[in-house]
Amino acid sequence: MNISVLGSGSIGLLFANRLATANLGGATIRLISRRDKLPGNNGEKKASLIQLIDRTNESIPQPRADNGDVQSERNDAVIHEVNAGEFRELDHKEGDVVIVATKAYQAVEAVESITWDDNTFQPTLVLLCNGALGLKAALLERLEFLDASRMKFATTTHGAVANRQGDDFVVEHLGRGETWIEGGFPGERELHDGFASFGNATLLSTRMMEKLLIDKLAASCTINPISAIEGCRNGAVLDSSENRQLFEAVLSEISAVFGTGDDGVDRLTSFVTRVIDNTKNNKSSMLRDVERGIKTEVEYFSGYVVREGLKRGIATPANSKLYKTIRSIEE
Ligand code: KPL
Repeated sequence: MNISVLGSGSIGLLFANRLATANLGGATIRLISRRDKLPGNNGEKKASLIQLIDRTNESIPQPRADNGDVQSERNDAVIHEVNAGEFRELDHKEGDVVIVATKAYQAVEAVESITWDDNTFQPTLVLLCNGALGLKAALLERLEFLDASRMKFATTTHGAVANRQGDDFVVEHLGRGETWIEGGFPGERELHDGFASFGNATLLSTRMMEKLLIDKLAASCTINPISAIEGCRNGAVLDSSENRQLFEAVLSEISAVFGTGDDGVDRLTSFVTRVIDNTKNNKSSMLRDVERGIKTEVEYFSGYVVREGLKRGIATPANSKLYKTIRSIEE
């Protein structure tokens, strides 16, 4: 079995290192990255080290002695060699998996840049990006050769940061979290076991996964844009009455667009207020993107809700207002 991780951001590196360490019955783990992010000049299939620094205060899973590609261990670091390259041509077999861990807005191009060995067979694409619901819609719309039944969702609460040290990737695992995977594909058991080797992991039905992703979308369409506009930490997004009104309106629009049922708004409200409370001292990813002057994921959050609303004839003025404000900040 081949497991390829597409994207060398913090979550991609964390998952590639942890899965390689888990030694899943001989599964090959590869990291697929953009050429400009790879060490050296000749990006093709160059081996690269992913050094993991465990800051979760839990014991690090011990690599097995027969796992030849473990390079060394130091106090709090497990250094693992993972094949990293552009891998333009993937020789996939039944049961293979590509975990998509790029930013949502990079994923269409990243998936497109891989040439599958023949057009009749595809590995399962496991969409582990923020904004995965919108990403699936975009992939299906823009890459006609993809098969919807070969796309599954995953979401995680692991925390990590990454940087480069010379030719190596360094990822710090800051918080051990949980990973949820939509089941129903060959290789789901191996992937689940791999994820379970470094945190909790749960296989979900398609219905339960969609419910979870709608809850997460509700958090991404409120906490992210409001905190980015206000320049505040997550705990302060509901401080003003204007923002409380906006918050309620965004959630009721999401509930209407995605048909979350009679208790939908209450469910979304209690989920998002819990996230605000649990992350009150954090800066949201969108605020951090705005502060760094880079593109945000608003197209896959508020933008996705607006587009789905249009398709279904449901007005989404609150999401549209936040979408337009963030777009104008980006320009
Ligand atoms: O995950 C998040 C992010 O920073 O993107 C939060 C704000 C906690 C929820 O959307």
